[in-house]
Amino acid sequence: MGLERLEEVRASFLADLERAGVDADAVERVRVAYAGRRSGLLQELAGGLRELPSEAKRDYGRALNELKKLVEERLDEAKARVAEGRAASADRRVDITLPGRRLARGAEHPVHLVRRRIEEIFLRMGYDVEDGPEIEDDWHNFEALNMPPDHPARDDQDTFYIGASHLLRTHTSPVQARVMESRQPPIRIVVPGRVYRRDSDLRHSPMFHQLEGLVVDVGITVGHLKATLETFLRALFSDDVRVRLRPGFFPFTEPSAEVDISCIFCAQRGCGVCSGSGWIEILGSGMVDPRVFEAVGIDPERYTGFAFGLGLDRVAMLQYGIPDLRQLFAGDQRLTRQFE
Ligand code: 2NM
Repeated sequence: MGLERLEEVRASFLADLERAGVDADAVERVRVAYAGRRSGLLQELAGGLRELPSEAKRDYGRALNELKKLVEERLDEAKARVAEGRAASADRRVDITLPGRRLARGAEHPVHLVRRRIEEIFLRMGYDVEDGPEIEDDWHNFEALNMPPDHPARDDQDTFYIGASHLLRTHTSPVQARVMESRQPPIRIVVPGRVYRRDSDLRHSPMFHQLEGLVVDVGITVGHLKATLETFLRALFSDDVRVRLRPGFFPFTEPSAEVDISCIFCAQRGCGVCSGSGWIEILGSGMVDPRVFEAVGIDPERYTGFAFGLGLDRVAMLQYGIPDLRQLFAGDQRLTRQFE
């Protein structure tokens, strides 16, 4: 018993309290061990006072009082920290009565919305939806479609080649060629998909989306073509849209026709979208050239057919009033969020 003992207790008290941190139970155990009324260490130290010679009593008593004061103060501080810790964690606790946070849901791309709408229309008319490879061989993309090696549409400027005999398909027609190779009529299909051309400016993107259709059977005529496209375009745009066929040219169809709809923005009074003409060019079409049938193994004496194609990007721009093609592929959420 002496001043050294007081110093030891002081050091171990501070260490124990430090270790207890903001754990309420641990702080309480430290309090009981040191300042407990019946068996706390301080109580025991006070008992030692009696055994000391009277000269030493004064110094020891004073030191003991200082230690008591320190223990009390530090315990009070520790209790305050415990209470604060409780308050802080109460703030962090989950309040299950709050409304949930909205998850970002993403939106379907306008081109896909258009694709699905068009697929629906043709599915109702009994067509199948088909797809095929984006990397094609020269034969399916060109040769089978009546585009011999010297045809201008095969020009290097338009086609992304992959080696000598493969390329990124420039249209979805090679899928129709593949379907005709593998299956005999009746054939009623639509083929949506990405296509690629070496072209990039305000109105052209090196990748864009097409949807093509093909019907092959006994006795198919231009009448079927016109009625089908009218039915389709009225379902897509509006019941009162007018449809007009103009002579056109495609290597794989003969005869061929460009198809216009009456302007859906100005009721044919003339506006910027239709360049004052009252008509909007919307698709290309024609009767499948017998040479295409020969190339894919369908008897041109027995079967006839019609085909058509349109740009899904262009339809999306018209339907949603998107002025610049490049906005469709920029991924800017200020555009895409509008389709949530
Ligand atoms: C068009 C316009 C006209 C077409 C032709 C064929 C096939 F494979 F049957 F010969 N598929 N697609 C076609 C015809 C496509 O797109 C403007």
